[in-house]
Amino acid sequence: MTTTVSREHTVEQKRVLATAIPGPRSAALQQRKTAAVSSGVSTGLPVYIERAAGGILVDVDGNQLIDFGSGIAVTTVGNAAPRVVERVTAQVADFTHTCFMVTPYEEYLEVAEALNELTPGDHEKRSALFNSGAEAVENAVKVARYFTGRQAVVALDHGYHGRTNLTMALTAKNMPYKQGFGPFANEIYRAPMSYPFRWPGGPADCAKESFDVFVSQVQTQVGAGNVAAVVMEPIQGEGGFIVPAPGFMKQVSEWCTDNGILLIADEVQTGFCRTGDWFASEHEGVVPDLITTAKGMAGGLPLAGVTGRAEMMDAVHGGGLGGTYGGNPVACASALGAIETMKEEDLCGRARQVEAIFLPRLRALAERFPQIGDIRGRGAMLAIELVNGPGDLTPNAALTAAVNKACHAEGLVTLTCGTYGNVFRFLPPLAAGDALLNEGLDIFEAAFAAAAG
Ligand code: PLZ
Repeated sequence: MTTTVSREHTVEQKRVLATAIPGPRSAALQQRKTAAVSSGVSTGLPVYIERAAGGILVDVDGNQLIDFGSGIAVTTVGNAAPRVVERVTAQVADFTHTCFMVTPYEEYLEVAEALNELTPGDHEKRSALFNSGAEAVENAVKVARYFTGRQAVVALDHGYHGRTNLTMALTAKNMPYKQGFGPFANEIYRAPMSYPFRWPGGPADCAKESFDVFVSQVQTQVGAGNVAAVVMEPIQGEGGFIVPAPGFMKQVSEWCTDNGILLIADEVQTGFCRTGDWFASEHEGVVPDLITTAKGMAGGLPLAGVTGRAEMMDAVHGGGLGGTYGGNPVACASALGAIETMKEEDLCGRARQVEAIFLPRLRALAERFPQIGDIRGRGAMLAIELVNGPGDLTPNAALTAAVNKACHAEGLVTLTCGTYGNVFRFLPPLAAGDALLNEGLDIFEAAFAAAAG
């Protein structure tokens, strides 16, 4: 038993539909958005939020929406989680910023110590803090290049690592992330991903072949001796919640070690209890050389980290890593509140409970609807991949979008993903109770049946 379900929330954990979604006030704000905000920044569900707690978002029209997205895997501890609010409130009144590179403070050290302790492996580690997932990935690449004296970086098909210039180059999908934004950073190479559902010959062949195909491509097209790092998400996020074949990541990890290559595990989306462990690499039995974190770590405030082997992280010259805001004290206080919550409420255990609630229902739905080609993920990071039918694996992005839209109209905040836009993903906050999760699933199932039937 966890305590999450009984936590007192400042917003009643109940869905309320007061108006159409979006309601009139949100619609008016969306008009202001069009006039004031770059159209390059889009909004998936334009309801404007004024309050949130646990698994409920309250909009300006008085609607209470169930959150199945956690602001893209960020509010793992729930929105405005009590310990996060307490710590942030106290910190913001004490001081807001000094810049750790100028006059440091203890909160930064506490977050670095927590990262060193919680990430896989009992070797000596060091951490550095940044503002966003993309910035963490950039800095992990800097460390890997510095330490190895090599330049090439290998990323995988379907991988997602951010929107800055280097991380756009690492990200696989063109639209909407890269189109028109080149030229991209060089010395980035793409290798085949172990994608069981779409592997020619199916999952069993994928498990047998995908590592060999990966190595062969890197050897022939890059040369292992030129590679500084392989950057890999243990479960791919934006690319479609793709879980590699069992053993693939472990084989890549061992091959990296044998060839003097650093394995960077990008755990920006998978980290901090999301998949039922502190880090998804643990499930694969992998101890990455460097690990990037962000999102769930800080309960909603912008904070990111790179954690790695002491000899690698300490190789860089003094002043080589940093940034004005990296490890901001308020964001660090938030992270300390979030990490405390994860420990005290056993949110890794809660993620496994979430999986136990979702999977049987998703499997039952797949029995009824042949458009559900695959069910995958772990913990509270789950997805279904939609296709035309059993014999036809053509991605069904239209059905995915229709189900998403129907969920939104019913006050359920849902997200899609995938290279082909045909993956429907579930990322509920781990503070949401069973009743709320089941109500969300009721809405999703009805929406699916109406759109697919
Ligand atoms: N690495 C594995 O999932 C961010 C992107 C949303 P930032 N994923 C959500 C969008 O469309 O911009 C992500 C990730 C992984 C890196 C990142 C980048 O993290 O904090 O968005 O920079």
